[in-house]
Amino acid sequence: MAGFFITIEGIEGAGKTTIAKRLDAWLQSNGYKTFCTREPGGTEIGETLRELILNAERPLTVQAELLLIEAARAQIMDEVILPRLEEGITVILDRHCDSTTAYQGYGRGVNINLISQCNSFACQGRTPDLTILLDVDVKTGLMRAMKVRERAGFQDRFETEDIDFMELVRKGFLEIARREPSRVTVVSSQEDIDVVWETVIADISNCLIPKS
Ligand code: T5A
Repeated sequence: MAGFFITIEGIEGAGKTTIAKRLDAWLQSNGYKTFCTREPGGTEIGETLRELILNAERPLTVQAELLLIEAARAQIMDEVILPRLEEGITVILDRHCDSTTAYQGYGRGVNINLISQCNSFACQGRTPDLTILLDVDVKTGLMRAMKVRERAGFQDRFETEDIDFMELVRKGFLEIARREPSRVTVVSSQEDIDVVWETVIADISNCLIPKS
């Protein structure tokens, strides 16, 4: 039986990484074989491309940014994700194609149909079975992300964008959810992380996830 493919999406500071890790641990403790990873990245080539994509000091054209993201995606899909799904493993992915539609499409203004074709090409046609969209207002999300970056001592390319850009990205995510309600579950991430987690678990439990 093919594995279940879960993606976690949202703007900066929405809590994606925190929820992805909790979900991974929760599924494992409930008997699922899982694999949790992130985009861009997740392979040796992907992590090298991530450096280029996120490095705010080296300017990238909009076209180059999109193609580097899709190159990293093509690599992780072929090398890591598709084989694990074929083995029946549940894959949890921190950001995926909806991030490209939201950031490069709604945020940067690249044609959404072109992005959709690039996504499909990079993923060899495989789409997520379930997407959890963690939705938070832009100011709250950026404030959370900023605290983490202050500790890390640097900002990535997207964190140097202004609030208007991030508002477009958030609207983009919500538009994707509106168009694909059977795949995308929207969870408010405005509350404390434990409350968010309880909501995610309630939603996940309503989905039929085949045990691997
Ligand atoms: N990108 C990526 C594109 O433009 N296009 C694409 O196709 C793809 C795949 C990746 C960047 O690349 C761009 C988008 C991104 O800018 P990243 O570091 O992988 O960058 O992703 P970020 O969203 O920048 O990661 P963040 O760490 O900022 O956000 P998360 O993962 O949503 O948040 P998390 O879980 O790390 O939490 C951040 C902090 O907030 C707290 C956490 O404890 C943590 O301190 N927090 C909460 N506090 C209170 N209440 C809650 N509900 C909280 N949720 C989290």
